[in-house]
Amino acid sequence: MKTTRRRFLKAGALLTPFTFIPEIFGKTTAVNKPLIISTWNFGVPSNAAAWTVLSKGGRALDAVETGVQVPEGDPTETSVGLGGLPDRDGRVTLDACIMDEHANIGSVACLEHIVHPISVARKVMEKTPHVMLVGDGALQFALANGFKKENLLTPESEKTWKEWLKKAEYKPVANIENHDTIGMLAMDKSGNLSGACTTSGMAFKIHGRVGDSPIIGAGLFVDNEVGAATSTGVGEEVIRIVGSHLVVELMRQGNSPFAACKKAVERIVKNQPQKSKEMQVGFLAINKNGEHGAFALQKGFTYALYTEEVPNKLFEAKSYY
Ligand code: SD4
Repeated sequence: MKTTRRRFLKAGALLTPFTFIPEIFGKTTAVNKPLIISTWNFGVPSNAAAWTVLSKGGRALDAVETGVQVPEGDPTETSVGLGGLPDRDGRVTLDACIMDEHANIGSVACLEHIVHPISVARKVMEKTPHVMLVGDGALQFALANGFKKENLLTPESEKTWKEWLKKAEYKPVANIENHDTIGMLAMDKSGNLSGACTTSGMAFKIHGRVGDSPIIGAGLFVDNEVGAATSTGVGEEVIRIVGSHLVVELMRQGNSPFAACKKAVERIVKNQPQKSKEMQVGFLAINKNGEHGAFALQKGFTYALYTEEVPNKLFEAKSYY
């Protein structure tokens, strides 16, 4: 273990933002608990918020909820929560889910007018006998539970939508300008795992379209005995392979987080040999030993890691193409 740790520290000292993450990280590195990992550049401020919970000995569940609220509440992030790009009808519809160490789950899909869908998802988990609420029902539930109705369409997002309307070409584009879903996984001081995932989904989607992000097993999965995984990118392809569950099951079979993410991406390529060249999907995973890994279809998938030894750095995942 000592050797592994020294290797990690040595490698860690060389890391700078956008450092290419070596395969070794997913295979042999044991990081100190607690640990937070999350997708894309906005993972950095999100991890920082989540760390305030974990560093005080808080639950991983509270950490991930707190963490993903950061981009949800940021009007300049056009892919999550407030300021998210709308569907083709100009409506901002949000998807989110949350899962804890006891396999408790909660999810909302196609939810409008609520800045923090992740917190509504948590309420679904804790206050109802159900796991998923959608559309008007999810909004009604949120309002009944004290959430405030707000306009989530910022003037900037409205402008972008009106520009889009001129041609109204629908091409799901992921991984451009790093605007995408936040998926966050955490391990707390007790070694318990939780995860959260929240997004406004594909910009200019058909009204009612739901991606992978609120679907437990697709956009997020946690098994407290094995590990946790989350995804980002073209949700349709992640749903097709039930991606995050697949990654966790591959880890259960003995794969490292890195190898599990890679195999899940390869499954997408096998399903869509041509289409996979044009789209992005990325997976992020941690296991019970505190090892982590990531892999994507295309270059450019960044993620942020926060541990006691690596206090919040951005890395770029390896990719298939
Ligand atoms: C989705 N995986 O809704 C999400 C992310 C996304 O652009 O929309 N990315 O498919």
